[in-house]
Amino acid sequence: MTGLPDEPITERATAGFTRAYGTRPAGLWAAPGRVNLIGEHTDYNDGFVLPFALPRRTVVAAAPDSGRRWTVWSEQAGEQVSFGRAQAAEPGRVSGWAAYVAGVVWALYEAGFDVPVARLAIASDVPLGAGLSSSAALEAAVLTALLDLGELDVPVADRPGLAQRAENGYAGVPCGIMDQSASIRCRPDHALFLDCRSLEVEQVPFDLGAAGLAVLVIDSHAPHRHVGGEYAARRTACESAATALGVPALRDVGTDQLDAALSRLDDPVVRRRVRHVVTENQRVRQTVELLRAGRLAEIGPLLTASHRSMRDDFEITVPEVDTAVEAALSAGAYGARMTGGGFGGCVLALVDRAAAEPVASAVSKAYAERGFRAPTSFTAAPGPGAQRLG
Ligand code: GAF
Repeated sequence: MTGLPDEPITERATAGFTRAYGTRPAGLWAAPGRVNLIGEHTDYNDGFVLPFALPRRTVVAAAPDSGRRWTVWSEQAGEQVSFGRAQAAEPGRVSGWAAYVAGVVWALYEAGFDVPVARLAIASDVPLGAGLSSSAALEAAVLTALLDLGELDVPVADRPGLAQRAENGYAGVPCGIMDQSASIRCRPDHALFLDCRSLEVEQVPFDLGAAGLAVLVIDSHAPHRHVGGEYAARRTACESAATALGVPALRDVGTDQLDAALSRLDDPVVRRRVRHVVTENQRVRQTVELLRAGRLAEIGPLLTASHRSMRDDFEITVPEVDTAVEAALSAGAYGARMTGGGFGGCVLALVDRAAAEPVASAVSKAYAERGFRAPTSFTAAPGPGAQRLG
């Protein structure tokens, strides 16, 4: 299993800022990546999700700038980018990783805010491209920093929408509201039960340590295959199905109405997509009920059922993640599932704390037998959402 890097990211962000700009930052802000415990591809169907914040995060060291250009240095990208108001005003003018930063500036302007010009330095230990929401962590950290620097009063409940807008409207990624909500609204030792229609949240106790459990996060390292196009295709299929069924969103189809709804859809592929979303919403609610009752280990079968639904009905898994799930279950995990948008990324397994290492080894062994690139694993307990650190 991998550990955290030796030098804290707070120090790396501060040192990066000082090196890039020759002065100390005015403050430090952090926002985490996330693991979604359950509720996949339900957010853009106005449904339910249950993510928690990773103890891995993106840190922004920042200070106001009296000039007219935002300047951003990124440790991970190993480069510095600057852009002015005109580039921030036109989606697409800033590309690559910096689009998520310019996108936040754009979303704030679009919402009518006077955005402070700033210098920023970014360091992160959220793995990139692993389905752990590194982009939401970047958006949330930059948003939190700019709101504080500009003394802009935006309620926490309204912040995920601004970060999502940056991603949808500027970076051009048609994601739902889950990842930004998780990065901004999660709390330590809790999972965030989010109603993606009303945006109401419930902080559901998920104290793994007290229960003697661990969530093992296994990065499948599967090469992402057509992720963007496949995500958009799933979204379109769900929205068309809702239209065909005469409901605002698939959230409005209850499990008791599922058979009747399926009988009204001709396309077997669309029927499977609908079945995933409707049953997944139900699994989220059942998971929340078990967690409210403190029956943490009992959510295992729901996690595994969620995986099988993603594999067979939503068809977003790949052999690497299926192998990781089956190997984790054979090695004694209570439940396991792919987490995130799919087509690679990470698998989470709910295990007894003492079983984390053996389960990780069992997954590595199964990968070696199939000739897959070795996975990496770490345990994760729910950490805090976006915040000012100093
Ligand atoms: C990605 C998206 F960004 C989320 O909005 C969500 O749809 C998720 O895939 C699937 O549940 O992380």
